[in-house]
Amino acid sequence: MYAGDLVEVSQKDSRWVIERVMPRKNFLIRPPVANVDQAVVVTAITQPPLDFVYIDKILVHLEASDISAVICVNKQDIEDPKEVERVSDIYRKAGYPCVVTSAVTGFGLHDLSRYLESKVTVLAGQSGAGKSKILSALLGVGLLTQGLSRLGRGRHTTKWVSLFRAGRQGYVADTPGFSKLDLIDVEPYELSYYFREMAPYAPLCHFPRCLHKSEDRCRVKEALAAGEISRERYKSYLTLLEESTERAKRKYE
Ligand SMILES: Nc1nc2c(ncn2[C@@H]2O[C@H](COP(=O)(O)OP(=O)(O)OP(=O)(O)O)[C@@H](O)[C@H]2O)c(=O)[nH]1
Ligand SMILES: [Mg+2]
Ligand SMILES: [Zn+2]
Repeated sequence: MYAGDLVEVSQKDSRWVIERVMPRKNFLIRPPVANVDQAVVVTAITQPPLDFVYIDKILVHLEASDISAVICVNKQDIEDPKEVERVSDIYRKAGYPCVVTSAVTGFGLHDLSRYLESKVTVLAGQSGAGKSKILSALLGVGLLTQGLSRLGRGRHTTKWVSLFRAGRQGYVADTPGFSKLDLIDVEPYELSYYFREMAPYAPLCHFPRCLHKSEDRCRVKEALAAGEISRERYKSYLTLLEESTERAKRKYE
């Protein structure tokens, strides 16, 4: 059973017994939560260092599971405002709503809370990005948080998934930041369909199975050159493409 499962229960003596787990709308394996409507992907800029590939891999998983995503650039109180703006722009341009927050000063938390109303939301993102701190600030309760290590990394403070009530109708799950996430099983030529801003161009390429690397008459590369697709997202795409290609090779060996 996952956090977020809907169950049928009965009462036997003084105990509640789970009789049935209702069919799931969806479930995420990492973090393990069922019936998710959306994910808020939390990131800092330097503390811990932002990792585009990490974020973009989560976004690929969410696209594949049909779960919407909101990007939350946290630690606004200590990070360089120019960088905060640059990162927000990259994700807004890719088609994701983006909120800038500080869990310490409360900056932007009201904006964030508007996304949580009437939905089941998971907080995802690197260890130390501030997921538990944000949720604590939103709910006014003290969830366990911890400072970063001397290397500026998170300490994997949250160990399991918990759901909390948010607003009148919403639920939010705090989750542990995972250090490694395997890419979903996706064929290399399908990967670009999980990059929201590449998906409209991919079917227009000259070659039906274009990988958007060095092929001629590639509409994705044209969009990149025209600035419609950001360099950072395209770089993530190439990294994940390699992972997907390696995996496909192993599969057919
Ligand atoms: N200055 C500043 N510090 C923050 C902010 N948000 C979180 N922190 C600090 O960053 C550290 C890590 O925060 P957590 O909330 O534990 O991070 P997490 O994402 O839950 O990490 P895991 O549970 O390990 O996945 C703590 O020392 C927090 O106090 C923020 O907006 N500004
Ligand atoms: Mg935590
Ligand atoms: Zn192409």
